[in-house]
Amino acid sequence: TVPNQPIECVPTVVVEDDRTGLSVETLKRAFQDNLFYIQGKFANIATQNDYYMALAYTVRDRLLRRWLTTAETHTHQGVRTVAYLSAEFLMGPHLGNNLISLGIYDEAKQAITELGLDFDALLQQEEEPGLGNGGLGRLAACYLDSMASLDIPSIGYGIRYEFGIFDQDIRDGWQIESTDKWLRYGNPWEISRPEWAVEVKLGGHTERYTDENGRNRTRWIPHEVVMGIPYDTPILGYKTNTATTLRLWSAAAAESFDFAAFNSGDYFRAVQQKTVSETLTKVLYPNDESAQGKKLRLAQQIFFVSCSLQDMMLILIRQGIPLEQFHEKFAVQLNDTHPAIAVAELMRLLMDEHGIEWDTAWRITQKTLSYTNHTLLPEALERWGMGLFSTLLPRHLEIIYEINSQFLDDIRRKFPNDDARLSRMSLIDEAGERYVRMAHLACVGSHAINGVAALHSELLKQDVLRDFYELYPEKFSNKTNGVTPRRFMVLSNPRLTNLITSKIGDGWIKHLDDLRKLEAFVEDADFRQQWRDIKLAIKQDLATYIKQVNGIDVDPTSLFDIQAKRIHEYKRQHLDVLHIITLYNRIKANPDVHITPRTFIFGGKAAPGYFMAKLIIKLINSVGDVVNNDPDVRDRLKVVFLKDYNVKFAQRVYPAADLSEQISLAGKEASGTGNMKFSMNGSLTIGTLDGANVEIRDEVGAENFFLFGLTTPEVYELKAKGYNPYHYYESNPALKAVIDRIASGGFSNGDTNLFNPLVSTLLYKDDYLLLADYQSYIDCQDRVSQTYLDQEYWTRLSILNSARMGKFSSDRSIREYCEDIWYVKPVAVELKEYVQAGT
Ligand code: C3B
Repeated sequence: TVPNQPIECVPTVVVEDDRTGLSVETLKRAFQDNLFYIQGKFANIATQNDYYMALAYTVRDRLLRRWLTTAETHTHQGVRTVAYLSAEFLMGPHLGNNLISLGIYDEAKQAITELGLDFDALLQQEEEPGLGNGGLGRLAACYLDSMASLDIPSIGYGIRYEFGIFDQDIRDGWQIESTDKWLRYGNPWEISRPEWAVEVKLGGHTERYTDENGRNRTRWIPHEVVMGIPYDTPILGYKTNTATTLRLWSAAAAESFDFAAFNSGDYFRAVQQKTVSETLTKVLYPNDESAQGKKLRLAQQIFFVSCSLQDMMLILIRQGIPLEQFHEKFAVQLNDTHPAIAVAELMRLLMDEHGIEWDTAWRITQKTLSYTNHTLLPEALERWGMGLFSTLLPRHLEIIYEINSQFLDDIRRKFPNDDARLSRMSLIDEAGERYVRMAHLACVGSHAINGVAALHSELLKQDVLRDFYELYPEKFSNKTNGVTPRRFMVLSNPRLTNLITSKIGDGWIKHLDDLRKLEAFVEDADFRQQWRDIKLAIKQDLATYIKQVNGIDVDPTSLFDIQAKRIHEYKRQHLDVLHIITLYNRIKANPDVHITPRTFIFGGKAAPGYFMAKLIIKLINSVGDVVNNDPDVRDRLKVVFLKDYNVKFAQRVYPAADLSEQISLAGKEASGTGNMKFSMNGSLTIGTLDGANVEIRDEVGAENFFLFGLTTPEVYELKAKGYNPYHYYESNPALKAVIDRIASGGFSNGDTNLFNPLVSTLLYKDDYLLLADYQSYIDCQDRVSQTYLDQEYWTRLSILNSARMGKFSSDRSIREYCEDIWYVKPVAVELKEYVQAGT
């Protein structure tokens, strides 16, 4: 029998013990203990993974008291909590980051080394949870780090995909995808909480009924019910006691067996229901910035949103807090429209499940929710076909119709006799086949709407969400993205971190604006030399890696020119390739021409169904094959495509760059965050006035940024007057020679078909204006090459770039969200009777 009064079962040991101690000796003991008692192995048969697991559990033990105390403190104080809803969290490996946050990286390294093991190899052993596609998912991860580090009560809610973003291999220059079996060897960081499972309904129909108080209510009779099981991962803040929770939902069958089918002897059908439910969270959709309208995707969205909102309600109910106070206790951020169904689901839960009246429910909903838009690309704006939507979510559709009817009345009052406006703004697209517009739903149901860089937020107001801005100007604001310096400087670049800290102390890790103090050392020749030596050593390491993986020799003193991000036509990796071919043509025309030696490095995945993006990968590899092996080039140019770009790998790449390519067409990249990670690590940027590049340039100074290309208004103007790419091809001989070399099979063994789709798109369509920006890009690259020759000068620019990146810490972004949108304040977490971080 379970006692009603729980016994005190929190360990009360006050001396440093093997589960909490942070000294080298204790860590060694704990590691050996875990190897034996958790992995169940003697050292002589343990695998690298066993060692990794033993170390991971050693570290996790040290998070637990902070984690549980954080939850207890927040509950006790009845705080307002941020719930960050995101279909993607691209966390990257946890081990190294947790060691940094705990302040025991060096101690752990010493302990493992003294045990005769290779510490770096253990860090590399971790399979990263690749539960995201790119920037959007990684931003969510940086924000969790900052919320924890700033002591903001918060929880991240998402989906525990069994298979994350696919693994990328390159065969004959083409991308080959394989499943990411990240859970294969177990995940030491998560704790499942089956006792807090919730149910999610799908399909079926609705009915009206009168409740015991004589009120008209609606009941939803679903076709199917799926269970959501939460899996919790602690996210410890940097040198603080706050550990936030990442709560990811995994789908399971509500009943493992359908007993009716079982009893009739149909064992197979009985088990089948279970497999259907479990496919819901099987796999992450690998599309970056394109919406496909697939049923399973909508099911994933309602699944994690419903689980999360129900979970928040249960947290309040357990504490006896009435749901009328929901918006006082939770600020729910919608990370893009993927969780936008929350507008209808919160209404439904409040009304149908908890008997709250429409008007009250609507007020709660709007005060609770806020929406971040991450893209201007039309193909990324989510809309759901009416057939699919009504079949899967019949009750939500009714609620959306009612919201829409009130919303359209509102517009009629403010803008009488404007039917065009009504049909533009309606939550339902009625132009042809009918669709539910998720961005519109998010705008109407939220009290705040933001873009992710100053330019992007302006363009939202002028263009994509213009009508909504005219209706609710007060809802709109900008929150420029940021990235965490803990993962992307301290963990990724220990050498630079140590140098910086030796000059200005370590305050910058929490207050990134402090990097400005580095400016004082720009004129110090010794410092510049150290800065350069470090960059060279990091490049040497990457060169070794490239040799191992790609078998290509690269010169670490050459200019490392890197473009690493998802492959997309708007990001214009192929513009980078046009530059490579331009240099190659110059060499072929005159082998003795002066060329600043460069290593062109690419990394990034293409959506498996995006043919043009995959062809761009093939082009990069094909150009590499020719350039890398042509004796005329004399190793002055090298082209490397690094396969399977992910967070783990990104951490290796950012510190090694001299030049960061941020060359999207102006007006297309909402913000970018890789641009920030490169620059913090002392890379210079070549870029357009797009996304956050604009603000980066403002911060580092125009003279320290390589700018080229059309501006957004110029792009609009050119398109308006009728853009003709062929004209640029005809009138620019260098450009013509580049395109002709591709078209004539110069990189495809004479095959003129292979790259034809790319060539003809450029010549006759060129939506992303590569040809219009070509000459400006080449001229700018020539300035880069010239500048690199003066290493002293280059180093000054490099230092100034790092020194002036303080604004782009995700801590700054999170503070702005807290002040302007969430109204959430930091809460200190005190560890009673226990050792503090870093002591
Ligand atoms: C990305 C955008 O493409 C980036 O410009 C932006 O920096 C990040 O989001 C974070 O805000 N994005 C993405 O990765 N996936 C989408 N579906 C939409 C935007």
